[in-house]
Amino acid sequence: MKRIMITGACGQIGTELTAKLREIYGQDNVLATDLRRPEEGSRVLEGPFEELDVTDAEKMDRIAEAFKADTIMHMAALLSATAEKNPVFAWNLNMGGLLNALEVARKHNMQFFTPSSIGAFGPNTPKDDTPQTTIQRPTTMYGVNKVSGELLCDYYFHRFGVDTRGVRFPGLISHVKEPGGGTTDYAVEIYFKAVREGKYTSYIDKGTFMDMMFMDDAIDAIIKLMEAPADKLEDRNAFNVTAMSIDPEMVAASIRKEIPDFELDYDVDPVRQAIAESWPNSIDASEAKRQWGFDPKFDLDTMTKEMLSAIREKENK
Ligand code: AKB
Repeated sequence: MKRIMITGACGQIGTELTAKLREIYGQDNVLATDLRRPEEGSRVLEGPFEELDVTDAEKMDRIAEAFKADTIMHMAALLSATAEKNPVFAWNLNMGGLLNALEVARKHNMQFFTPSSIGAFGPNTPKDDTPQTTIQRPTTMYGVNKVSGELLCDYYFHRFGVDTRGVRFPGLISHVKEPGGGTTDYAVEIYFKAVREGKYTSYIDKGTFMDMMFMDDAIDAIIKLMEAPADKLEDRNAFNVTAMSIDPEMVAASIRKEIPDFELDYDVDPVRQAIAESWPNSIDASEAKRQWGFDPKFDLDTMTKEMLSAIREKENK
């Protein structure tokens, strides 16, 4: 049985990833770690938990060794908009944490996963059907971290034989844990506001297309990639994955199928709008499909139905 250690387990992806991995591999075989202990009652505390600052290399190593982990999933990171507010801190956390986690994987011969992002692309990357291998000159600190991270993971694979794997996630949409500090967060907020207030003011402008994916598909993708036979993988750390390319108007139209008088207006945030415009409109996920069977299940309308009904249930509306 696998023994998996997760960093950033209380974040948007980590929360649902921890629960799913515990369901598959057993409650006691998945160690959740995060900077702070979550509130009592959090699902993350249903199995083993340790407080861990990922910049503390010595503690990370000690925890991994004591738990006898054979896999590390490194999810702790600052997202694009927050990283832009404090770029030096973002570099230290995103790159320092990644290097520490890779070193732990190397020393203890662990399988390794960390996500990259559509943020690894920049303004001179082809905008539509962006191929997996293409120009990557991002203009944000987050993007610089993600490109460096992809290269570093490839380096650990080629130089030390660490079984590193990763995907480039688009915006991830979930009703369990709201994201913080991303550029794509509007596509989550819009659903919560639709249920709570029947209207939403978007900080991303109409006609701005970005890739998105429902969280269940993102979690399935991680598990599928980690279980894929190594000899089937021609690439390792930068698989494009996506389920849809959408703008705020498309999300609103989908919501109106369930809430007909839903209203959308705009108050564009220049910082997040500039980041969004530097990213692709739509990426090509054909290599992930071909090499390890990536197969997202949710399109915009099925995701909208799921989001609205789960949020209504949660908020008793
Ligand atoms: C962000 O908006 O920063 C993230 C991402 C696409 O990596 N959701």
